[in-house]
Amino acid sequence: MSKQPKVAIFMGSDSDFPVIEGCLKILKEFQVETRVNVCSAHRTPDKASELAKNAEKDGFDVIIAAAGKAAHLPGVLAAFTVLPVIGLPILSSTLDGLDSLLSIVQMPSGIPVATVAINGSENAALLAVQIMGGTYPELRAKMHDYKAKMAEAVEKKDRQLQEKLKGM
Ligand code: RP5
Repeated sequence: MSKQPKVAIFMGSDSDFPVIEGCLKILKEFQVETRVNVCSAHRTPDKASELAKNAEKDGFDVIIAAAGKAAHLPGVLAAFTVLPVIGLPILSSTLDGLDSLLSIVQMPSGIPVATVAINGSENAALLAVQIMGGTYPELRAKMHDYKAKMAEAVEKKDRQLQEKLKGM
């Protein structure tokens, strides 16, 4: 049986789950298999390192790691794997997510983490799909369709706007 695209989603706390739902929706749309775990760089560091070390042999293609505040999870996972890690900064209550963003994006050279916007869970999923498009042609094709549909929707909105402007 040929291998199926598979993404591991790790989050620092179960309180991050509402953001992760956006990710799951997109990955389901693209029929990508997922696994979701709570795992913290600070509260469960051994679990974080084990999950990252095993991710490749467990058949994952990409890791999405969501964390807020001193958001070290994506970087710690990236330290233990050669799989691409996408960091998803979670909006925090005290510093509007800037703490999360900077903690994730400012990786030292040699250990990259591809960082999306604060709470940018849909883009995290889409970036994972695009990365996997090099391995799975069906995902590449679906991504072309996704973009075409998005462009179509924007054009429809523009036509509606033009109609509205005519009546003003
Ligand atoms: C981070 O701290 C988590 O990723 C979460 O965004 C934040 C708060 O965690 P909880 O205190 O809600 O568990 O580790």
